[in-house]
Amino acid sequence: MRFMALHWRILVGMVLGIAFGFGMTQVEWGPGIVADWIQPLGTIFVNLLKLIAIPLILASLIKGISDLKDISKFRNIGVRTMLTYIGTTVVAISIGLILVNVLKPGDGISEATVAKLEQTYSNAAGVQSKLAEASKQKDSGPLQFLVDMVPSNAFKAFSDNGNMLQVIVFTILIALSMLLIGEEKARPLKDFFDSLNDVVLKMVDLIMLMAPYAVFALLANVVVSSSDPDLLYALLKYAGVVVLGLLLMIVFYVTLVGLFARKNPFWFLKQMSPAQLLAFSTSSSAATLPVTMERVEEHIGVDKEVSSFVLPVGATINMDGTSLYQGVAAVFIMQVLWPEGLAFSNQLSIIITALLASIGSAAVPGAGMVMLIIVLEAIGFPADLYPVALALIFAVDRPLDMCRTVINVTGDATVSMLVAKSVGKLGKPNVKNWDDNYDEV
Ligand code: DAS
Repeated sequence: MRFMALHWRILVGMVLGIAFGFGMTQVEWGPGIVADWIQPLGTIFVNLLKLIAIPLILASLIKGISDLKDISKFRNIGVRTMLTYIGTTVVAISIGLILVNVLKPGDGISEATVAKLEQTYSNAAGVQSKLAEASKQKDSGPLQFLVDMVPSNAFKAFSDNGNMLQVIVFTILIALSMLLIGEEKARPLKDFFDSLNDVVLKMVDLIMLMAPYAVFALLANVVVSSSDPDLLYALLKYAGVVVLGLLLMIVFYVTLVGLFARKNPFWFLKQMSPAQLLAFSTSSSAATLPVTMERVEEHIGVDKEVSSFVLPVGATINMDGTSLYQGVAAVFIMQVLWPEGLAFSNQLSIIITALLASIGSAAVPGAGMVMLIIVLEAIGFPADLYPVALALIFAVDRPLDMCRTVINVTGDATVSMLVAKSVGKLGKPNVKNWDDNYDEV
């Protein structure tokens, strides 16, 4: 047995990473050292997790769906999943809108602060790249996200990491066809994917061994690259409203888990904590997906027939944390830059546009901020103010992205438990102890 369970080592890595990052900000050469010699370790780790996300989706979706034996069960799981996802996202946006309208974080921002934020960030590379990405998105039609889901070239979909939805659509097509040709004929392909699934899950164990060192690197880099303190302080109320909303979402989830999945809410949060730590460190639902799947299947007891569909789909289209953040950010921006836009009708339309925007957000760092432009555009926010609007929230976007990704992942796990319970596929965990047996890799 190692001196400390892996997930405690991850927590230690996070704390030391934050402390080290603050230490490095105190010396002039510090940020450079972190960027050149520390951050690459974090990037390698995230790349490794993303590397196995696609093969894992392929293998587990095919195994999960082909285990169903008939298509009606798949339709049953699919409908329940989509309805539950839409429901939790609407709740998330509504909580965000209520909080931001009651607490009015935008009222405390002075003209001088807006001017300084605009001067500091409106030409920042991060803001410009998000504006460029958003303009590509907003020129497309309302059903573009449906069109984008269907790959025209399977190999391109598998090679381009951002097309997780295309991989899911193609894989579902393969799995349903395997069901239709019958168990006998599909057996060779099914055996292949069953063993691929086991291999990829073992790869997760191997990759996770570097997690404590990687999260140290990731968090040290977040600290050294965060913005100047007085601007952060000015945005503290806005960030506080987002975090309060995200915490209320955790209360919402554990209530659902207790009431409908009939499981102990604190037990649920403990089992999910390793995936939540990774979501926080990587700010990427896609990178965290392999660990989310392992925790939900091995430690919570959701059958693969459910988790293999619900979790990959959730990682790409169910982003409750992101949608809540988009609701709060849109109204905060209006409170500061466009008070006349605060009409109730606009706030109602934010619910629909933030729902669609969170579906369209990719499961990668900073995606939620790109889609925020879609929300602002949909409510008629003056286009010439987009750079200032993003500059207004850019300073605290990375820490908030880390927090909202934790909620995105927790929401997916919650829905997988509810759907599994509703179809009688929520069983006992395979692995009893909280920490995986990484020592046995
Ligand atoms: N970082 C995104 C994710 O991976 C969420 C976001 O950008 O809002 O879930």
